[in-house]
Amino acid sequence: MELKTYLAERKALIDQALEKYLPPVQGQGARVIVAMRYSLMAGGKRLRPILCLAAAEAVGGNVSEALPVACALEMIHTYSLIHDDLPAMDDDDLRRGQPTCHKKFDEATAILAGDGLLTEAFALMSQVDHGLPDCNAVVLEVINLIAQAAGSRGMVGGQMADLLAEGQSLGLPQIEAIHSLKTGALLTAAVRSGALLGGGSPKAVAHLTRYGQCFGLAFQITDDLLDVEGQAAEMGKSPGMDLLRQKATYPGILGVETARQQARQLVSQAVMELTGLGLEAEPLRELVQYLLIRRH
Ligand code: GRG
Repeated sequence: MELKTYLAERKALIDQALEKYLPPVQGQGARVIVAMRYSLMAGGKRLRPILCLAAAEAVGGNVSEALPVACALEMIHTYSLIHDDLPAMDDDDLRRGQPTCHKKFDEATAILAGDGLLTEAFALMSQVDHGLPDCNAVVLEVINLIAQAAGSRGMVGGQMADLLAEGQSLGLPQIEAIHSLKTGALLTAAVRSGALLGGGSPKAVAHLTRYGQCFGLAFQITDDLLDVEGQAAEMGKSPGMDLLRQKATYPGILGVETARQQARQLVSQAVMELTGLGLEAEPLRELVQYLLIRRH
């Protein structure tokens, strides 16, 4: 399998579906829809939807049946980036290689664009009909787990803890706790929801959930490493910001080499979780290994 081609094909599929699921630019809310569309279609790796589709595939499920939920995950992720970039939070000028939403429009529009994307995501998931016999129960479970992962017991809670921790010296367990909520929860939910929508057995869903948790932490460590070592042009945002904001990071606490070693261990653990799955899980195997060499 050529990962680059796989990623490009999946990104194209997801982009096309996102175009379809976004509301048309019309009516009283036209400006906020333009802003939602601007941030959602500004690029991005589409990692969460790709993970969701790959997990559905890994358990023998149908990719097209998981597509609406995959797109909803990208909407939630994009909302979180728009709000994270606001002056009240990280105050960033650049995201996905373009001016952040509040720079392109204005703060109020950016807040509303985030709110609009979050709400649209749940509207989209509630319309899902993927044809499984107990379809409604599975879809409700998926909506619930994504709501938990995105909300105050997940990403929103992790963001709060991260903001409160700025300028403080944290230990490794505290950093891990923050990141498993802030970034890990939604990534894990992406994998778990795909596994459920694909009709995976409870055992497969449990293994894939642990894969998601390892993926989430490895993703955060490599994100921290990129902030130390990355190039702005490749990343689409400015590196060195963690240091500037006195954020506690893995390389900051462990040193670059130990942080890299930790990421490698998590990647091995994630691959181990896929042992019981066949060739259909190959994209998930390659995706997690790609974290160690990614440049954006
Ligand atoms: C504002 C509720 C709220 C939450 C914000 C995810 C998040 C929580 C903030 C993003 C801050 C940040 C840079 C975190 C590091 C890891 C991360 C989520 C990076 C961005 O995700 P990618 O690399 O981005 O998947 P693309 O643009 O490729 O989608």
